[in-house]
Amino acid sequence: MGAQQSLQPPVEHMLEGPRAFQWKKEPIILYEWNGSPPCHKVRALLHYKEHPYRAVEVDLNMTELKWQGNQYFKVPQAIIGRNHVCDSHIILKELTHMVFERPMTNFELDLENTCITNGLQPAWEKLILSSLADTTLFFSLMLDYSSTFGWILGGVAPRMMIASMNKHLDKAYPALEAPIVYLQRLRTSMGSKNFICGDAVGPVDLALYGVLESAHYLKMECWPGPVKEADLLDWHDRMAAEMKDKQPVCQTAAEVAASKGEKTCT
Ligand SMILES: N[C@@H](CCC(=O)N[C@@H](CS)C(=O)NCC(=O)O)C(=O)O
Repeated sequence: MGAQQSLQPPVEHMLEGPRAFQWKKEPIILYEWNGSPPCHKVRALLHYKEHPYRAVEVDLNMTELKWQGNQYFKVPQAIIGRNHVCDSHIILKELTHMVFERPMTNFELDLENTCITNGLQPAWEKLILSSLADTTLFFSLMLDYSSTFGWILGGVAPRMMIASMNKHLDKAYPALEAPIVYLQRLRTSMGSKNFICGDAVGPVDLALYGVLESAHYLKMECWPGPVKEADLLDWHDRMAAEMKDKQPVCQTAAEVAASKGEKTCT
């Protein structure tokens, strides 16, 4: 599902940043969860192009998204200029225009939509949920482990969440296949090229790299598993080399507030 609407951006998230922080073209605010595969997907695109954006980490109750008129309570969501854009596929499409300065081709759009947003992304989440160790790591990114509350929740939440998230994913994606199916389709699209849609990194490469990022970074049990089986490890090494020296231009809402001596809800 995707939506794009014009709405009044939440003022506390639109605070002017420190002088050094220069927007390129339109301001971009990304509402996200650390660890969420679709959020990593959008971040990968922005980081690869070193495109400035502001990140607002949303709490588990989605408090930061409860502004007047917003009826969508999933992450990622973005404010791009004055447009409110929901769903990682639509955000990727909009941002490609801005950061690659070209539209996504119909082939890229279809591949990203069917193989990643509505394929690998939920299938990979199910794979993570099939391991208690991986689920605990997944939640550790989202919870504040520095607090006692975080430790308690970190121990209990994974067990409680596995069943409910699996139920939710089964209902939302009744015909979901195993990750290897989508990864093999992506590998086939790459053929003998270095990247998925050609010889240069494109938005589909960044989407795939982003979805896999938390499993790779946290060395989850599910890594490299199906990625290796689909013969995508060389591709992953090429992508890691491409991303290595990138300097993300990201500012959190808390940093903005600190620079102005103000407090935010993040
Ligand atoms: N198709 C959406 C899926 C977004 C999604 O399911 N996000 C999860 C986090 S990984 C979420 O917000 N879950 C909260 C909920 O469903 O209530 C996208 O690609 O943006």
